[in-house]
Amino acid sequence: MDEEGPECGKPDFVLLDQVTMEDFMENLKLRFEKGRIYTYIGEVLVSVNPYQELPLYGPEAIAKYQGRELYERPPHLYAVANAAYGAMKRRSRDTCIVISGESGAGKTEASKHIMQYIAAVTNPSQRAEVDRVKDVLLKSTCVLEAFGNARTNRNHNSSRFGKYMDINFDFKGDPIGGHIHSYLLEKSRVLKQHVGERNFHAFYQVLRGCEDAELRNLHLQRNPAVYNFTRQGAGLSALESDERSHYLAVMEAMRVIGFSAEEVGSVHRILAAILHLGNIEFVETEAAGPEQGHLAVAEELLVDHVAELTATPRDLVLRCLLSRTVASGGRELIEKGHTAAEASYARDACAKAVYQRLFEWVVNRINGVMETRGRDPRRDGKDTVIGVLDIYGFEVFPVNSFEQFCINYCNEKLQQLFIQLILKQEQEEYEREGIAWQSSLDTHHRHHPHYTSRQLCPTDKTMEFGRDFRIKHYAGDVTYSVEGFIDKNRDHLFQDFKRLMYNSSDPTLRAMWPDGQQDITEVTKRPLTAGTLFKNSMVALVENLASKEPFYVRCIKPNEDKMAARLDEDHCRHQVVYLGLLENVRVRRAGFASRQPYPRFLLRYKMTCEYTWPNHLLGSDRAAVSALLEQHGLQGDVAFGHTKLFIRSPQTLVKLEQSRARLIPIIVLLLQKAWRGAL
Ligand code: AD9
Ligand code: MG
Repeated sequence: MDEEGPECGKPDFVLLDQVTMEDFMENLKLRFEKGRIYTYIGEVLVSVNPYQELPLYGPEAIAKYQGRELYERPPHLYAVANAAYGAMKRRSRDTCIVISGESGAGKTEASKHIMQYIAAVTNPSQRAEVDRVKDVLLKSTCVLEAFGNARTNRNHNSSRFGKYMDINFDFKGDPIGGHIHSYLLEKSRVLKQHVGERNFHAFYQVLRGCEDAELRNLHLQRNPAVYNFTRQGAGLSALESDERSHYLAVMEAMRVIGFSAEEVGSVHRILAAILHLGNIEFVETEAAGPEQGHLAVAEELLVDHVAELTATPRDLVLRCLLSRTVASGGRELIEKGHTAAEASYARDACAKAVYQRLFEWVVNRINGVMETRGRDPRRDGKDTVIGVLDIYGFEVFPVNSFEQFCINYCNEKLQQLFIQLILKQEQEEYEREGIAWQSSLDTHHRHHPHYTSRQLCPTDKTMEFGRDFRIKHYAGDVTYSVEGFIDKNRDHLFQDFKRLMYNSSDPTLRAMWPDGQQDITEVTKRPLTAGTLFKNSMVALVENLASKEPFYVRCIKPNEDKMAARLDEDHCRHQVVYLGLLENVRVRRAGFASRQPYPRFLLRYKMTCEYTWPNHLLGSDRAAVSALLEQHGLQGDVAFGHTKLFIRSPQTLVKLEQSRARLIPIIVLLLQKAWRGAL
């Protein structure tokens, strides 16, 4: 990647003449037009999705960033990955990279570039076990995307789950293991997709990608329009050839990771069973049999398929679809027939749950393969960790339900953490270095009401009485509809289905349902709701992130149409506001725009002062830095910490940079002369 000239705008928003929205947007736009999609705010990276392939990545670019300081090269994801890696390696600090931004802003792509960087710069001695771990890390993305991503109106490859991945490093700085946490898969998508959207990629990949013979064994037809669960986005499927090549890539990735052929076969059968399940309909009948009351399945062949594919007895599948077992008073069990509505609800709950368990199993299976092996902590020392968080962005749809509520809650927590960490980090650093500082961060929203509803605000016609409520999020107001909320929160699945799956003779499917072995009388206790489970997982996530040294990537989506080279100012401005980027710049500038350890500062600028070039004799690096600044007349704009120099205004840095740039050609010339002389 080439170096940047002034025509590319400011590489760090901290260098803006004034911190106004206009200046910020102007710089963002100018850089975007020049293909500079990355800009810093101090150590935070702002990234704008280019929606086109730019020549910014690959081995050559990686080499330019490897082992460099953040500010030495134009802003880049590789620089952030390198900084996180450097902090982890040199200081044995656990670090994390938090990637945020709205749907389609480029979070997942960013996380892939980070992983590629880490894979490229590690394991120079090519140890086989480390190579294996790297392969799994890289290939896991492809598999997780197949099962956890889907085409939405906002993003053709939208992650429908949150992902936090820890990579463990040994004392040499090589990856020796990893662990993926997944958060709240949007499983309602299995049943229902908005117009123009699709189900999870995996379904289409199997339909389009499997060989004819396998498809016959799965009793499937190629056409996704045949199945209720895959036909809703009719006419919007990807190119068949693309689907097939994705399918092949996922198969290859699963093979490399270590999924056995039997396991892959089970995965396909489970996907097929879900599709068949989705086509089952119920009819009220006079004589459907004594146990099933008056309900029957419209097309019994589908029950045969589900039973065969899940390796469960057909009559049990039928019974689970038409009735449920309940414990009535004490331990007496009775079978209660479903109404048609109850049966449809139970069928859907089953389809969702089977998919969710499949997804979780895939994640756990990958985790099993990435577990750190064969380490001796006494000999090898403590592992250090880099965590990469790629989690769904803030979402607002025409109708917002339980999923959006959880997703936005998550973003709220992460934003809080961002503010807290920025403040905390700055304050701690100033304290550590013995520098006085006044916080300027405004959290002024505190006194606004955050919750409203039609009951509280009877004149507000944008909400329906008794159905809607509105939350004032940091990123904007969102109106939620409570329809389906309680069901989704309760997330109920009849025990009969769990037991059915647990009793499957397919070991892979069976392993996904360990709770199916519980006795029905043991499970009458109310389980934790989906909302509570999610909240707990968010608290744990935030605690985990707060314990690490954080690096931030703030992604911006340039336009709503997925268009290359088009930056819609209003759209971006909104994101700049809710990501709190201006505040970020202000906080960074309110204190000190830049801070550098004395030796690093000298290394870069020592040629600009006669007392420090080529080496100084001033007793300490701090004294040398002081002499250098005095010679430039810049001593009034800095503070001297115990180990670092704090520079208040960006202009000081600019002056030093200019002076260095003027001298470099002369020094190169002198060195060449000296070199020739020596020869
Ligand atoms: V969501 O919250 O999962 O719906 P993301 O993850 O933020 O969203 P994603 O990384 O999937 O967005 O990016 C969306 C699309 O933008 C990608 O499929 C690419 O087509 C495009 N993209 C994103 N980043 C880059 C990039 N650095 N270079 C080129 C990019 N294209
Ligand atoms: Mg994503």
